[in-house]
Amino acid sequence: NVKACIFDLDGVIVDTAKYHYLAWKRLANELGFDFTEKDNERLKGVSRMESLEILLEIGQVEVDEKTKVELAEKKNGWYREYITKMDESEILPGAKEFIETLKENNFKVAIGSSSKNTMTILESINMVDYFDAIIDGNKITKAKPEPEVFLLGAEALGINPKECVVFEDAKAGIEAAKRAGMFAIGVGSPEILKDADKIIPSMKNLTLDILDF
Ligand code: B16
Ligand code: MG
Repeated sequence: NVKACIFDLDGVIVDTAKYHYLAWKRLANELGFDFTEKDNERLKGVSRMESLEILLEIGQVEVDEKTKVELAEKKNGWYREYITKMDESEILPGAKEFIETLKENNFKVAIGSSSKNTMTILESINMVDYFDAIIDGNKITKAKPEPEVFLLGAEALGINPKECVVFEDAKAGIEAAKRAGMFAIGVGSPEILKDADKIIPSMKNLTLDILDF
């Protein structure tokens, strides 16, 4: 029996995945190599510093720890330029409507995101008040694919992980949800999200039937 839904933020509620990509690509180009959308899949759901490690590995660039911190900050600065300009029009189609349906039917709703920019984004799109719990990159010690973010979400909601459904656009996020003992719904492409229990192309036109497992 499903009692709660935990939503990933980037790529599920809002299309910030494209801004992460643009900012990482800009950094890669500045470091002298190219970075494709396919490469970018590996960064989705992964923490900022781990994302940087993957990026540097792709470009075969080696830098010291201090430079790593500076590069990550640079990327985050560019990324924040995009997200602070966002508004409600960038909520992905259907996401808000489905969350409203859940609330009307007494389901608990949480955010489970690796992003330290979660609150900035939720404020930009005016959705802070929609969630019973918000677990973000500032509250976790281990990012996806570790299950911590979703387990903390279930705990904050007071719901058993077995009664939670996670909505995720990233491979690392689906793995995290499964390791948390939850149902996982992949939002996006079946090739990338094949380990999910169900896959939907987008958040459009969802009804409560999606929670039948
Ligand atoms: P930040 P999610 C994740 O958010 C993104 O998918 C991932 O690409 C990003 O590196 C990570 O947040 C950290 O974000 O740099 O803003 O702290 O998909 O878990 O909502
Ligand atoms: Mg995501």
